[in-house]
Amino acid sequence: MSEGISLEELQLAARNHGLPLEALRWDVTPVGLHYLLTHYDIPVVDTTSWRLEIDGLVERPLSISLDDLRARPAVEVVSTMECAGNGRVHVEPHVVSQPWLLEAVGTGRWRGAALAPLLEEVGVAAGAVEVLFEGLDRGVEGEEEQVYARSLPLGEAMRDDVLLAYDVNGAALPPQHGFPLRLLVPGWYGMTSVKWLARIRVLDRPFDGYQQRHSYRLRQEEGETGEPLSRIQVRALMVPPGIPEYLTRARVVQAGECVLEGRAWSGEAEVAGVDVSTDGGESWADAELEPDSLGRWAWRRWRYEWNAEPGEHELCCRARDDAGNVQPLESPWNVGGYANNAVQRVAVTVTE
Ligand SMILES: Nc1nc2c(c(=O)[nH]1)N[C@H]1C(S)=C(S)[C@@H](COP(=O)(O)O)O[C@H]1N2
Ligand SMILES: [Mo]
Repeated sequence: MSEGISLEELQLAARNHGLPLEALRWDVTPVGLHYLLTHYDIPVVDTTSWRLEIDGLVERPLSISLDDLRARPAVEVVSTMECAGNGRVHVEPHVVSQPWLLEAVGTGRWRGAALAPLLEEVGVAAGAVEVLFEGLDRGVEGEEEQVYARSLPLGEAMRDDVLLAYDVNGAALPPQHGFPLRLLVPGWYGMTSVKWLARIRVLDRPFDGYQQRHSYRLRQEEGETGEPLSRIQVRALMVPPGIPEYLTRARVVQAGECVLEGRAWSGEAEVAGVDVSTDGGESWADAELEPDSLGRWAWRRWRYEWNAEPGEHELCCRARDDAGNVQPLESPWNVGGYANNAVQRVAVTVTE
């Protein structure tokens, strides 16, 4: 953060807000507190004329209205979504894009029609390898005019928890989260969950549009192909304890018993545990991890009782998952500043 951010980055940050970290206290994020990331403009959609088209390499192409979708059996998933760019501001050297600190995350109770039965209904033909999802929002990126579009391998698209979601937290999607319909792919970084869905196309080859071929890949150099991003890397965040100083957001805590709490998640495997450090990462202790009562795809609450002694402290939290992944202490660098899941550090002044 030392060099500061540009007016162009502020322009993006003002459009795409994060989750205020104190909102980690809610199991399910109130919709207005969920982070937001929109590459182009938020479209206005008239549901009387809107249809979802399903075509491409299928036997019986389908054009379906919102009422038809709502009449199908509904599936509900509580799912934590995180932007692949979360943590970008902490990588060095600086990467110019949406300047996320750590707050590009939220948990929704998403409800919609499962995608797999629809794909079965249209009849995916032999030779299909991917499913493409196209939004209604248009823009220019990398000098290419495009609609926002991303694909999924056919196997992932057929998972029974992949939804065409029309509700979040018990109400219709608000415009900014993809009204009237969005894809929801639990466990994958947010770019996968295409908002303002208009078309689903079954493809006989991997999609090579901008958001797949160029964006959302781990690259050490601009010219290289790199690896595509997919599942959310393990991370824990804490609610900043005590009270903030208005401008700097520096935390002030009263000496004595102080409960540190937060959430932990991983798209790769179940969260196995969370460690807390109150001395900047010199020593670590086990936090108490709550059971996954919200289901596999939701974050899990953790807590740690800290006896805060007067002075300056640096608090850290670090999660690990059942696949053996642990958060790194240092931020990994790549061209896009993606998937930086380095541990959170919170400076705290403890007063008498
Ligand atoms: N159509 C469309 N879908 C999109 C995007 C977009 O710009 N356009 N942004 C993606 C990205 S990068 C993220 S992180 C998530 C954010 O979803 P949210 O704004 O509902 O939190 O939506 C994804 N789906
Ligand atoms: Mo994102």
